[in-house]
Amino acid sequence: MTNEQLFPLLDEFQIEIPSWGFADTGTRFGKFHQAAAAATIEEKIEDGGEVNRLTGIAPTLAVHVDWDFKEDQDPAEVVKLAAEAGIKIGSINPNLFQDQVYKYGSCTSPLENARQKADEHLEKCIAIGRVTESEFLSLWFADGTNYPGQDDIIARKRRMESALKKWHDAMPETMTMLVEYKPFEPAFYHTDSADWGMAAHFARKAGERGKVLVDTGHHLPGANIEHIVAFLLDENMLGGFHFNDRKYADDDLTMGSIDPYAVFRIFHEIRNAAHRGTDVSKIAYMVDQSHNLKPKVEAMLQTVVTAQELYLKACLVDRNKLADFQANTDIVGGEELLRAAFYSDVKPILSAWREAKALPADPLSTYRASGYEAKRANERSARRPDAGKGTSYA
Ligand code: AFD
Ligand code: MN
Ligand code: MN
Repeated sequence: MTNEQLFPLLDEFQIEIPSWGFADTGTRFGKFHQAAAAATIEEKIEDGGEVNRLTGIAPTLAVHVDWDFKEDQDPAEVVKLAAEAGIKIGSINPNLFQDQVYKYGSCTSPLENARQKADEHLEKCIAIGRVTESEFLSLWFADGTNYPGQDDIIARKRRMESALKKWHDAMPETMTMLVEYKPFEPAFYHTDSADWGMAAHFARKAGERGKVLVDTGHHLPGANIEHIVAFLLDENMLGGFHFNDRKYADDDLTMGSIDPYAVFRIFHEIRNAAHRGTDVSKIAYMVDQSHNLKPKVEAMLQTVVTAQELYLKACLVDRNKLADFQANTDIVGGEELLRAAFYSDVKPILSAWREAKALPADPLSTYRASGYEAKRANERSARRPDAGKGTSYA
């Protein structure tokens, strides 16, 4: 394929980065602080703006309401700050898992006050989403139980159905509800939205604008994620992704750092759907990662560039030839088309595309030579004397 054919496909590709990816994060065994880590929405916007300035394909920042909007925070002010940094506020992520009241669940809890608290929080989130003009309300539930017999699984299913319907109908017409799923963690016996089938059910019952969010770290070992993606796409139920990589569980590692071929196959199924005439333009490509050890902005730049590379590689597959090989049951012929695309060196095409956009040919090395990290570390340590010091226990 020529650059003239590939450049428009590159122009279509954008990926949303998460505010929480720039903050100090850890595991239940502790958190290692970084001096340059962002601690306020202003600092997260600074870092998100830097990633977009260098890559040109990360124009929106996902926000986590409880972590990013302090009680007295004016969302309009946040919108303005984002615009000054050259980005926009993206998806709204409610927090239905950290308040003590959610001990037995949020909207699925047997306790009325927990369900009430969840309703109030969603009201606040949707109101913020109206001001930020966010296209997506992205719902992840930690809801579940730790022991057999702890609660009635079907009563919880019905509570989830009614809450999602209520929240769906409270959203502005321009907003889409993304229902995420995860087989376990933090719940250890059952999770109320545990797999793609349940999420699709909940999303459909919520209403027309209910779709499924596929978090690539939220599958049991061996799951064929690209099969799930192709199936949801064909059912018009794929809302978007939380990209990250994993070796064992929901590790939130840098996208493509463990299994880049798996990511390529996801993009390949999306390009297959597009070739079939399915509208893939509305899919929300988003990152959900926690860079516990890596410098935050470097890890996010690795992620954004990797996503763009693997998407472009998937665009290289000759789908007419592939159909011929498949029609003739030529297994190796079909497989070799995918392997050839995956092993293609797309850096020259990407450098040419970036040059045409007046972007650095290699965003990561440009960043690493820029001194940005040290500058932010000094600024943020001056603001917070304990920035980057020691570890804290979750
Ligand atoms: C955690 C959850 C889930 C959620 C994210 C942001 O596992 O992926 O989307 O936090 O709330 O990673
Ligand atoms: Mn997620
Ligand atoms: Mn997760």
